[in-house]
Amino acid sequence: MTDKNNLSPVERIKTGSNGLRGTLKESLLDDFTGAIREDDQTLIKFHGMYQQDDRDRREERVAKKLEWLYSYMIRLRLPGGFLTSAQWAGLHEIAENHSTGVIKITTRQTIQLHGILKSHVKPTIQNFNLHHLDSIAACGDVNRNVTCTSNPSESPLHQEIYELAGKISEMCLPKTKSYYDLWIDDELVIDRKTEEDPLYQDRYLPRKLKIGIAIPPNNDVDVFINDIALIAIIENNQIVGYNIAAGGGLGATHGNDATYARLASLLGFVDTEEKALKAVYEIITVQRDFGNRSDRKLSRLKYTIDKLGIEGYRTEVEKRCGFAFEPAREFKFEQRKDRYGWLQNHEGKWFYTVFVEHGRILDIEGYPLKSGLLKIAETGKVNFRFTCNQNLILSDIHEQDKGEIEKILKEHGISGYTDEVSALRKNSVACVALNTCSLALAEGQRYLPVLVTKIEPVLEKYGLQNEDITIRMTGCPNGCGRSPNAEIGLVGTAYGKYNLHIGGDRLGMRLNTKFKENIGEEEILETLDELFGIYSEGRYSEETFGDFSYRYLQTIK
Ligand code: SRM
Ligand code: SF4
Repeated sequence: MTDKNNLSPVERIKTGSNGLRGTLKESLLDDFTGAIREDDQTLIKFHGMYQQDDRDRREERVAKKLEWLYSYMIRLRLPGGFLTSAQWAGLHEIAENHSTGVIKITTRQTIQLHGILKSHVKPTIQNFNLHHLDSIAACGDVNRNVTCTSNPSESPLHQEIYELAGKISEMCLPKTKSYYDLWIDDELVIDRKTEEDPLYQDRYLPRKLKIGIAIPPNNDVDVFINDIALIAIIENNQIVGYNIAAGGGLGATHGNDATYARLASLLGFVDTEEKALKAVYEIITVQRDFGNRSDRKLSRLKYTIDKLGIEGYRTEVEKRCGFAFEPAREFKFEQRKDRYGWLQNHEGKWFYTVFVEHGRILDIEGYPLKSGLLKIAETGKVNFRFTCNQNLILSDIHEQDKGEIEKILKEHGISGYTDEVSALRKNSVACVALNTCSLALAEGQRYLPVLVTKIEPVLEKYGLQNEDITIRMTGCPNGCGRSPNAEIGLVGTAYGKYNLHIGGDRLGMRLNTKFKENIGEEEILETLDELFGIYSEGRYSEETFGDFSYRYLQTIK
């Protein structure tokens, strides 16, 4: 537990925030700046928002003696990543009226809108509320969006884990009602009794916390990167319980060896949903009580586990739960990618997975994706689901409606595009990075598409164009696009420069290793050319690029 005299400044902001209210009301009313007060910039995260600025326009603004062009990013809380048609149509309109218009699917199965000016923040949240959507706890030192295997057609048991994602999300919501009195009602009602928060108390968690649920054999949620990972164990077509793991997290800081990416360690198995919920709750209370509150770089649950030791952490959780974990059960992941195109589930309903490059939904010349999706939403005959690979599933379509949806997909070039893009592109993920992310050292989603176009012919040269190689790029080592567990990971170091990592496995069970440091495009392409050449010559039958690179790294040590 952290010494009270050595707390990070964020701890003071949280405890003194009056249930996360701070001076947000005053900050919003201040017309002289597009920004909000410094402490409020911390608090607004707990309401699902970040203050950002357009980094492309910093120089121009400074030259004009103007303050940076501040705006807000809002992230929705969507456990399991689901919207109805009506909600999608509402989101489309909100994006048009209040943000840049781009609807961004994130790597945690939810949606972000960017570029919302201060005066539009409240109307945006109020409009979300009209569509029964909220952004509570989508960011901040609390549990974030709970992810679960995305595609219901993967398993008849999907609904059960989707509902569990919702229950965990509810269980972990902060009890303060400040979201409603700040953004919706305008009336400050502080009711200490109903706002008492046994889970978060008034100090919240030392840092963000993430939870994911997977149904093997699918690991599209990349379950082991979460602080808490639940793996459904299926016997005789029933979920008989969950393996629970803890301590995943991918963020690190260049030059700070005390920070590192880590995959979650298995704590054990529990045989009921009730026990799974209790275990999740108590894993969180142990992190709340033992996590580092002085150095935010070392405050994620993974560091607490490594400090207490996995046995020590498990013993404390078991003591608080009043039951012990059973030994973890066998499970096997077989894929992490999304299955594009049409799939049918056990009830005969249809699901179409759309490839959305880095989750960016907009209309561009010749590809009116956003308009096509609005037209589909207007039929009222589909639901919208989001994947942790930043893609979209048009879901729950009845047999008799499939033709109508297929026609719209075709007319707008959506199915054509999903069919034709390369395997590498379909397995690529990039984080937002520039121009909105304040932590970006290099480009992410704006550059990976260009780089992939240049890598495609190199793969073709070796006949590897149909290989499902995962490539992920992040503009810094925080790992938002999960570059640390890709087969090819590119981690931004400076503008136009990346560390190249290889050797991660295809299923998300092994982290990759830094192979080249701080290299630009030319060297990335040369290095990959060389590696693909050795791979095509020396691979074992069916060996993935990640497994081959891992083996190759051992030979050159
Ligand atoms: Fe992330 C911070 C975007 C998934 C690890 N992340 C940020 C911020 C908010 C930058 C900031 O703090 O000012 C980025 C906002 C960019 C923007 O302009 O929108 C940002 N993270 C994203 C998203 C939108 C990337 C994307 O393109 O999809 C993802 C939103 C997820 C969501 O819906 O909740 C996103 N971030 C992740 C993931 C992947 C995951 O969870 O599956 C990770 C790695 C896993 C993990 O948490 O360790 C991740 N984000 C971070 C970190 C490193 C945390 C750490 O432990 O060191 C930061 C920096 C921080 O927290 O200080 C960060
Ligand atoms: Fe920003 Fe870094 Fe996350 Fe990319 S990985 S969105 S650059 S914090």
